[in-house]
Amino acid sequence: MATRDLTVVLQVAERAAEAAGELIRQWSGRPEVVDTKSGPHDLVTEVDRRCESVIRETIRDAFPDDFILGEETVAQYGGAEVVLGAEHEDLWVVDPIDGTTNFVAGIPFCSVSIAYAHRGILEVGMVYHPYLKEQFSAVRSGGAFLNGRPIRVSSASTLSESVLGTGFPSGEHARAVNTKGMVDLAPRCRNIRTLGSAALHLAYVACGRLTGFWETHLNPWDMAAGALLVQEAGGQVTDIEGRPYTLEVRHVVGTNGLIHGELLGRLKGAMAAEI
Ligand code: 2AM
Ligand code: CA
Repeated sequence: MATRDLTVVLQVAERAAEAAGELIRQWSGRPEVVDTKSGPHDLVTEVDRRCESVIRETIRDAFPDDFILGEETVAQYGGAEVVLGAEHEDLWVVDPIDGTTNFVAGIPFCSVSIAYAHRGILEVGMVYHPYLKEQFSAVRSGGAFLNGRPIRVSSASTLSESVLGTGFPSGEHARAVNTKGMVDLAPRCRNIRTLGSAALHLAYVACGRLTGFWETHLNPWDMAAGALLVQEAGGQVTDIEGRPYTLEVRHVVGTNGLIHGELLGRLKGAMAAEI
């Protein structure tokens, strides 16, 4: 149980997300790609780094002793596994731009994802779409909200009525494996969307726009905030084997709960042996 006031934590996350969102709107479609990370599909721009800096400063001003696990600075701490293994009491998990490929291309669909966990348990999640100014937020046991209004997962009860989200993760192997899931599911669901931001896909599951989402080989910052959103909106989040979501999960399945078993069964059959 967190001892601090989670309303204050949420306000800090909101301020940080809005500051990053301002930069994203300003630079959309005209950033310079300054680097690739794990491979040629994995872009990073100066704006990703500036967004992470402004988020870090905002968090540090309010909570100077907290640890911040951010996508653009994680390498200097030895990687996500090392940071999670250190069991920080108060941990923020930050993706300054989730959907950098869209951002670079000028496609207005990406998000800022900020989560706060106390002793490894997610307590606050915020996913912000800076172009539509849609702010998805959740506090553990407090429900999930879109711009302050309560949201809930969809009521579809079968795969055939479901619109599913997934992605093309970075890396040849990851892409090949995840695509097997798409090939299996495409004829069995209403349709599949790959919108380019894992965090927003999970937020869309939380508000019922998508029925479910899966993707393999993700990193904690792609999922942490969105996972709490789905849980607090009445949905279910597990790994691909059906184990409950934790910050260590890489292969995630998040749904309205009603289709969870059916989707897991298909994905396990199509992909699990090859992950
Ligand atoms: P990003 O824009 O923050 O990199 C698209 O399938 C999703 O995969 C996006 O959420 C994207 O986030 C994420 N992604 C891109 N490269 C990745 C990598 N090397 N490892 C894990 N996730 C990645
Ligand atoms: Ca990112």
